[in-house]
Amino acid sequence: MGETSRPRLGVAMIGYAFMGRAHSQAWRVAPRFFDLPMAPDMAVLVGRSDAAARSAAEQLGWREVETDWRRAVERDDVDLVDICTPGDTHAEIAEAALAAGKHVLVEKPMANSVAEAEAMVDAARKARAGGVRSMVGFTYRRVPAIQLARQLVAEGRIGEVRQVRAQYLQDWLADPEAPLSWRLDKEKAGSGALGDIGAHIVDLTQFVTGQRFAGVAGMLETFVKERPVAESFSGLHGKGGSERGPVTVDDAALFTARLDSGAPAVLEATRFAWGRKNAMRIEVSGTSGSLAFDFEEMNVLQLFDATDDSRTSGFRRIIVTEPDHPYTGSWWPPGHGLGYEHGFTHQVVDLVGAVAAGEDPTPSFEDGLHVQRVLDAVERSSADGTRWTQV
Ligand code: SOE
Repeated sequence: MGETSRPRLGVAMIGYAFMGRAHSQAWRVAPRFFDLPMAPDMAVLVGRSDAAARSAAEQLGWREVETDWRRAVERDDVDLVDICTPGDTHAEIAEAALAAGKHVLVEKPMANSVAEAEAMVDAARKARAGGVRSMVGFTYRRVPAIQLARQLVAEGRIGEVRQVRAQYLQDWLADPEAPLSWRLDKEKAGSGALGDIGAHIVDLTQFVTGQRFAGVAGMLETFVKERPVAESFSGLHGKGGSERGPVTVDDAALFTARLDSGAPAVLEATRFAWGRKNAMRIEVSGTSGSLAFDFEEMNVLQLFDATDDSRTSGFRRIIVTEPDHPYTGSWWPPGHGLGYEHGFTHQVVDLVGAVAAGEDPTPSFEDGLHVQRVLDAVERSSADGTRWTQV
């Protein structure tokens, strides 16, 4: 299909820090590697400072800038609003964009509370009647090995799911002198490791098993209660000054859970696991095999098949880079792996495909709300002495 024959999809992106950079890269690259049914136009980037937004727009490839998101969501040349701001602004921006008839992609976790997420679902339902689509950015679903894991579970390759263990381990806060940032501020982020990375493994467990969490018993821990206030910050790292301020979120979140089939699961999210950089892991044990994935080796999926000859059985390392694997055929020749950014590109591919087809993309706002309910149940359970709590 020629570039000009495709309908244009005008995009406004709010925020341009770490996530904004990842999303910009995806909007730019997706139409160059995938045959998209619409042509994304990176129309406008929104940031509070005009000068900083202009410089980011130039670097990341956005045509124009606005300093007020309200103006951006009302623009006639904008069809889709991509929200990459901290969680405290998600609900307001998403609701305004949906009311203005714009499709919405919102970063995870979708909101800072269940009430906000419910209001967003209501707004999305109303907008859906007019053909407006909405999606939550759980990008790890779009890692080829994770897609393959879901396919194999659905095909019954490991039998019935018996148990799940999922972890998201990072270490960027293990140093007590690592400075404060918005991710450590409950007002802005809603919660700490729980919402920032725990949300990913909640979504992942549900995505891979095709089930939902029914109940949890959780434990939240804040190891370092005060940190230097940042003098400068970029990505996940900054430089602290002499002033100190409080950490108002959890550093680690651990919980046991049951899926709706009754299968037990154990989940752990922490930013205090020295040496673990972005170890998002999931292992599913079924009645006739197991699957294991670790994002630190994101092009590999491990499969153990209990029906194999026992003398030669063992975990099989599937290198998920072949043309038959999800998404990989559009990239490099077989064996040439993908990285962190490709999940964001696949997210754009699937979102644009759904918008063009008039279908609802996943994960939907309803899916995001369910994750929010799980996070909320973990918090309530922890506050209540790790008591068993229905989602
Ligand atoms: C920080 O913990 C973070 O950037 C998360 O916010 C992202 O969602 C995750 O992909 C990587 O780590």
